[in-house]
Amino acid sequence: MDFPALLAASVARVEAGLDRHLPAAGERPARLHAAMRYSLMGGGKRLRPVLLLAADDLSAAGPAKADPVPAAVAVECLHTYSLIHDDLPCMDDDDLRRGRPTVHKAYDEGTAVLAGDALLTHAFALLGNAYAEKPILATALVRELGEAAGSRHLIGGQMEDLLAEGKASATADELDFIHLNKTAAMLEASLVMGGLTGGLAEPHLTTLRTAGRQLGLAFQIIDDILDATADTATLGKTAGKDAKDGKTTYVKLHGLEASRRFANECTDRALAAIASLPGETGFLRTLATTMAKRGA
Ligand code: GRG
Repeated sequence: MDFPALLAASVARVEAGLDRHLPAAGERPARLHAAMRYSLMGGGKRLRPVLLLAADDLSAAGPAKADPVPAAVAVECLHTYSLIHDDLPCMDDDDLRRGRPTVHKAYDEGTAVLAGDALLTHAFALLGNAYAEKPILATALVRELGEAAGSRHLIGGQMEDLLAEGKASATADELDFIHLNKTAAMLEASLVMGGLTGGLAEPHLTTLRTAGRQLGLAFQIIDDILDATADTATLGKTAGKDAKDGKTTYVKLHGLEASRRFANECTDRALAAIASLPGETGFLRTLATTMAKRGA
């Protein structure tokens, strides 16, 4: 398997989907649509949509399958909205994202709020439109993304993150809640949505959820490690920001060595789950190990 070529092809499929399924930058109001595209098309690893396409690829072509690309685009729109809002002065207050000025710096705060709102809304409109002829699938996808992005998961994790900032130090339990919901929930949803477009049923959807949760935890711990060890140019966002902001991270609570060990354990649990999935799991397995190597 030529993993780098397969990964590049998957990213290219996502990028083409984004271009196809987003309003044109010049469409009225052009400032809003240009800001949406500025944030979406400005790089990013495309990890969530690539995971979705990889889960979809586990099942062979057949009548139970649907085109996974609109679902992959919806996940990336949702994720990008959360980044735009997270970067706002009232949240994490960051100037750099994906190696470029954040949306509120390149445009203005009002436009950044609206561009985020519009990407969030667009994700669900896209699912409704693209899967209208498969209403059971459409409902399952909307439910999955809506749950992951809502107050019990992504937004709930962000809320506890904001609350934790006001304290000298968050507890391990608070940090776990934040990471499970702010980070892992969207990776879980991405894999499950790919399973859904691929026509997989239980117990495979639960296995995909387990794999996504463990990958999400590993991903977040590695993100904390990189924030503490890598430079801004490598990250494409401000390095060392967690420590500067006095944020509680895995590295601050448990130290670098234990964080690396914990990230490896999560990756191993994800790999064990992936091994029990049907179909050709090689790409998904290598993606998981490549993600783990990021922080090594
Ligand atoms: C505002 C509702 C709301 C949520 C914000 C995404 C988020 C929640 C905050 C961003 C800060 C952060 C460290 C989040 C944890 C998840 C994470 C590591 C996001 C960055 O994802 P990458 O690295 O980014 O996949 P790219 O740019 O590659 O897509």
